Amino acid sequence: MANPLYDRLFGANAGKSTPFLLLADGRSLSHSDFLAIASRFAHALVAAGLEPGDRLAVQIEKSPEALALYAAAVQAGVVFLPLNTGYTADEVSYFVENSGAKLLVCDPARAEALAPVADAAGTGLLTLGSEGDGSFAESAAGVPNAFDTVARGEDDLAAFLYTSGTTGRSKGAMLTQANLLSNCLTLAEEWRFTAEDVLLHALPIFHTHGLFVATNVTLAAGGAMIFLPRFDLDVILEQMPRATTMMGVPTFYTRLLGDPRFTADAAAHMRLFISGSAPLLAETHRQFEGRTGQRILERYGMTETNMNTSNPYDGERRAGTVGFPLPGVELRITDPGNGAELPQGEIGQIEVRGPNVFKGYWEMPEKTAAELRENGFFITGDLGMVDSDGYVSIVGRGKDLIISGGYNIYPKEIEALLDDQPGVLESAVIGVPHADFGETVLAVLVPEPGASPDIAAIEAEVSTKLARFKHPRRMVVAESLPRNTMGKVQKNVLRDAYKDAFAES
Ligand code: MCA
Ligand code: AMP
Repeated sequence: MANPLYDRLFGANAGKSTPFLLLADGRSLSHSDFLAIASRFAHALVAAGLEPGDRLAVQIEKSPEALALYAAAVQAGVVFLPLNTGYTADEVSYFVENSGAKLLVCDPARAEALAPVADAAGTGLLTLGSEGDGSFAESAAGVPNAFDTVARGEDDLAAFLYTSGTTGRSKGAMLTQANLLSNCLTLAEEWRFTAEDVLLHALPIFHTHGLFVATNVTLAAGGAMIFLPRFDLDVILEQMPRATTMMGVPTFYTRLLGDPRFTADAAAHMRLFISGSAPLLAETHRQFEGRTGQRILERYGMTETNMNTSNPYDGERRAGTVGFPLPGVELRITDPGNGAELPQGEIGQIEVRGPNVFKGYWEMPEKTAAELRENGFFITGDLGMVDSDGYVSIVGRGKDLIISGGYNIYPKEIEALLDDQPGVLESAVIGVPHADFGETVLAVLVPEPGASPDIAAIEAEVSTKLARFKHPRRMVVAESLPRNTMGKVQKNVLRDAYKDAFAES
């Protein structure tokens, strides 16, 4: 029986003794070593009571075993739900409850904090550490290295990835087997990935970029990855001579450029550098070419759609653009007011349609209907235009979103928490330019009459509720918020007022 995603990405590499994961300490795992762990984990998922279609929530450190858990979920027909390792217990609790996950696998160090979360949701809890330790790993010891792959159809769900909204709480984007498979096959071809490629992988594996773009593309090509727990400049520079390609967020590239050890020689063995998840400044693109003689290939995607556009492999990689719609992806620019398609060259909202576009938000039919048209076009919330050569540029966002170091942060979630704090009448959270993260979070607090909010106490509350990357890096107190005649807060006025707040960073 078939399971298209497993068969094409994992099954196709069965029996290969070629390296798949190269670790910084010199150890490596072959494709077949990796698949054996995945199959043992698939047995452990079944033993934990998971059935095809059940959700598996995971909050674990990046490691070969963590990646094998993804493969195991695909093989067992279970819906994989990876979570940012920085999320607090409060945040995890929402995802587990909303998704109805049957099992939560977390790092052993987090088990105590997450036990009440799992209990409250009636979810099982097992642990998997970055050394392959923990109760989940124990339950996979001594079981067979082979597992009868569970049959799945192209339209069956493979993963849930939560993405925050401009209003309300996060939405579970339902991604099918076909969504993931079609996109990685297209990308592997467009970017000329082969079994000879070695990808320098320093991205987290709980987001589309590190999991479905970097990993799935490598698997589709039968290549290898230098699999690093995080972006550490020294390790990246040390490992680059072994690699042929790298994928990263713009912060990776600005950090590389900030280091004199990163030279044309250091990059000489690389055939391709790819950037995405946040805008790459045209200046970074030019500096990179000046330093290495190579042009970064910028592409554009979303959690709901995987990748939509890419600059060409052959042909001009144009700075400040995200290239052309990928084969099979239709892209149109529409009027945000009435949805009518706009003529070429005009700025409007970007809409995309294709096999990459998700199935909808889990148990949120109204939110799905608001963003996914009946004709299949998904309204991205990004504003863009297409130039006369067909290159797409993103010129802004229709949605209130901050992207810090490639992580998306929705101001609404932070404002809701700040508004609840003693002495705070209202708040506005904005993104301001930051040299390292591209943008960073700044909060403007308006006190209740006669009150003076205790900033230290508010910071303490924020740190128990929200992941570190969402914390405002500065909180300023203001008498009032600028509003337009409709009473809407003018965030553009605030962004302008505080644009130099981190000028030195
Ligand atoms: C870490 N910190 C951050 C961030 N990362 N704060 C804000 N924004 C961040 N992105 C915190 C740390 O907890 C630490 O807190 C402090 O900032 C400095 O940490 P540092 O050591 O400099 O950070 P790092 O560990 O080196 O991480 C920076 C990073 C990382 C390498 C840029 O954030 C990263 O790997 N980002 C990639 C995110 C990603 O994969 N996005 C793809 C989403 P303290 O002050 O306590 O020390 S998928 C997507 O967007 C779509 C689909 C797409 O198109 O790809
Ligand atoms: P996510 O919700 O994590 O999937 O992030 C998707 C958002 O990241 C998109 O809607 C864009 O706003 C942004 N994004 C991704 N790639 C790029 C890029 N190359 N340039 C500008 N913005 C990007």
